Amino acid sequence: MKARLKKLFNPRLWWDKTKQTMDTSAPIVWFFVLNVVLVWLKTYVNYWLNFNLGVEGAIQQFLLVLNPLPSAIILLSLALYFRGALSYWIAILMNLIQSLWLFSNILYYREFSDFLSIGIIGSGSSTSNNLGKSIVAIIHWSDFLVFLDIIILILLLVFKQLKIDKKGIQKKYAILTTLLGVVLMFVDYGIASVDRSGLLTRSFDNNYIVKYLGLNEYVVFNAFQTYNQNNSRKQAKPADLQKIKSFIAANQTPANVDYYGTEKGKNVFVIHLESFQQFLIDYKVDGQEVTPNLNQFYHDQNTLSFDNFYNQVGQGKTSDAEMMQENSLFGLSTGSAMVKYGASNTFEAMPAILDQQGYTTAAFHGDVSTFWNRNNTYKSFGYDYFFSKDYFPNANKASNNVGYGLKDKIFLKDSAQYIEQLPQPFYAKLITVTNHYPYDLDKQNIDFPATKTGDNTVDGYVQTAHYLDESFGELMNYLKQAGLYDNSVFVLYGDHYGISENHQPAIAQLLGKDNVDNYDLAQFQKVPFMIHASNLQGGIDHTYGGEIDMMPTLLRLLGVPTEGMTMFGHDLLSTKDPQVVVFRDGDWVTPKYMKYRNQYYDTATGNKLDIDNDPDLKAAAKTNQEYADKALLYSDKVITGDLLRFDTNRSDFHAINKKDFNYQRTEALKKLKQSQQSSPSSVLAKNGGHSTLGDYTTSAPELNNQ
Ligand code: GP9
Ligand code: MN
Repeated sequence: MKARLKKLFNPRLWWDKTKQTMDTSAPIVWFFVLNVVLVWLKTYVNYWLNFNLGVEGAIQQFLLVLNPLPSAIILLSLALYFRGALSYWIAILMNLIQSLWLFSNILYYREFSDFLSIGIIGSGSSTSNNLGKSIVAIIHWSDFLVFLDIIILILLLVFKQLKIDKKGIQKKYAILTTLLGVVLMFVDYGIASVDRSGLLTRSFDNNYIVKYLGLNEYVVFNAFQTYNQNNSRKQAKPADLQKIKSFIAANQTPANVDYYGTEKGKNVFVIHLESFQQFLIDYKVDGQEVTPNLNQFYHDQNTLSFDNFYNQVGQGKTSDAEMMQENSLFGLSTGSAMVKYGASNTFEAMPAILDQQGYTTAAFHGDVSTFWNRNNTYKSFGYDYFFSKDYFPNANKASNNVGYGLKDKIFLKDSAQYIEQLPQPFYAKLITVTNHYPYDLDKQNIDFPATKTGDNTVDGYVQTAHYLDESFGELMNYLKQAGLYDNSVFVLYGDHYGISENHQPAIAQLLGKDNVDNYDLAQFQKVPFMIHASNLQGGIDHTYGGEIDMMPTLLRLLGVPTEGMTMFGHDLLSTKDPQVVVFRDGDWVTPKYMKYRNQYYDTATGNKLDIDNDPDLKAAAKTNQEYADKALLYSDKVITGDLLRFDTNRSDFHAINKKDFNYQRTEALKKLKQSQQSSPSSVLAKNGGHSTLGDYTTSAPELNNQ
C-alpha cells in the first residue's frame, strides 16, 4: 500500500510516464495539448485570483471555465502547421504571448480595476494611466508564476529533454484543430448571448466581455472598437463643431429672469432615481401610497415638478441618462457613449463646469466602478471624487447587496460619511440602484404589498420603488439635521422606464385600462424631474421636456451662463422653450402632437391622427422631424468625432486634464482628509471636526440587527 502511494505521488514517475506517451505518439500534439492546458489553467486561476469579474450563476461559471480555451486552441494550433523544433518554439511563443497579455492585465487591473485597452497601450506614458511609475509598488512576486511553465518548457527543449516531432501532423488535422477553436468560440458567444443579450452591441463593462468571452477575445473586441472610433475622430474637423454650434445658437432660448441665478453658489444634490417612472408619483396600491416621501417632495411648495418630462435613453440606459444629465448630449443609437467614448473624448460636463465655479464634485454609486465605464468617464467629466463600491465596506457582505450593488438604504447612509467631508459648495450625484429590474428584494426589506398583475417581473416594482422612497426619506431627514437642506438644490430624476413595453397586459392593469396603445406607451416613458430649493417658487410645471434639458435648466438656476455651450437641450424655465422632446429613435413629443412608433397622436387627448388628412399635423411633423433628426445627428457627431476637443477658445471654460484625477480609494481619501484643512468648508470642518453621522437614522435591518 505504502509503496503504491509512493508511486502515485512520485513526480519523477509521472514525468517518465508522460514523456513516454508523448514521445511515442505524435509528440507535437501532446506538446500542443499540454500548452493549451497550461494556458487555460493559468488564465482560469487568475480570473479568480486577480480580477473581479462578478461571476454569478451556473451559466457564467461555465463560460468562465470555457472561455480561455477557444483562443488558446486557435493560437497554439499555429504550431501544428510546422514541423520539427520550430513547431515547439512556436507553441512556446504563443503561450508566451498569452501569458504576457495576462500578466500585463493582472498588473493593470490591480491599479485601475479595468483591463488594458488599445487606446491606453497606444498612448503610452502620455495617458493619465502612467503605469511605469507605480509598477514596482503593485507587482507581486507571484505574478511571475504565469511564466513558470514557459521557463520549464524552454529548459526542457534546450536540454533536449523532449523528443522532437520531425514528421509533424498532416495539414488537414492542423486546420481541423484551428476550426475546433473557432467553433468553440461561437459556442461560447452563443451561450453568452442567451445569458446577456446585447453583450457586444450594448457594451456594458469590460468585465462583462472578459467574463463571457475571455481575455484574448476582449483585446480583439477592443481593437475593433478603437479602430472604428479613431476613423471617425480622424475625419472630424473644427468646422464641424462650428456648424453644430450655429445650429444650437439658432435654437437658443432666453433665460427667465425670475429664475436665473436664484440658486447661485448653493450645493447641488443630483439624485438619480433608478428605473423610476412618473406614474409612481401619487400611485397607490391597496390604498397605500407607494412613494409617500417622494410624493410629499413632489408637491412641496418649494419644488418645481415637471409632469411632462420624458426619458430619452437608448441602449445605454443609465449611462445615456447620465450623458444627457451631465453634458446635454444624447446617448448613441447603439451601445453606450460612456463606454465607447468616455475615456478618450473631451467633454464640457457639469462637474468640470461647476468645478471651475469653485465647486467640489463627487459621484456616489453602490456598484463596481467599472460598470458603464464610469471609472474612466467620470474623469473626463471632471469629477473630483467617485465613491463606488470599494469605498463602502458594508458592500463586502453579500447580503447587503441586491442586483447591481449595495442596497439603497445602506448606500445612502454610508455615503453620508463622505458627504459631510465635501468642501462646500459641492455638486454631489447619488446614483441609486435597488429599484432595478428584476425588482428583487429580500423579505426583511419588504414592507409594501406587491401589485397583482400576475406578471412576476412587474409585481415587485412597487416594492423596490417603495424601498427607494424610504431610503430617500432617510437621506432627506439626515440632510435636514446636518444643516444641508436649506443651502442645497435638489435635482431628482428617473433615468428610464422600469417596466418595459414587453409587459403590456401588466401595464394596462397598472393603469386601470383594458389595453394599451402606442399613445399610452409613450406616456409611460415619463419620468420624474424635480428641482427643490428652499427659496424656489415651486409648483407642477407642465412644460414638455426630457433628460437632455436638465443641464441647461440647472446651469441657469445656478447663474452659470450657457451661451456658447454645446448643449442639445433647452432651459425648461424659459418662456420661449420650443418643447420638442426627441426620443433616441427619432420619435418625438410636443404639447400638441406626438409621433411614437410611426403613429401620430393628439398629445392632449390621445386621439390617433391621420397625417395624410391633416395638413396642420403634416407641417408640424415635418418641422419636428427635421429638428429631431438634426439634433440626434449633430449630437452623435459631437461624440463620435470628439468635436469638443476643438472648442479651445472659450473664456468661461477650459478643458480639464484627466491626469488630475485619481479614484484609488486610499489616494482619494487622503485628498479628502487634507481638504478639511486646506478648504475647511465641509459640514464636518464647520462642525469643529465632529461627525454628523449620529443624525442619520435608517430602518435598514442589515444595519440595525448587527
Ligand atoms: C449599474 C446601474 C444599472 O451600475 O447603473 O444600469 P442600467 O442597467 O439601469 O442601465
Ligand atoms: Mn438605470
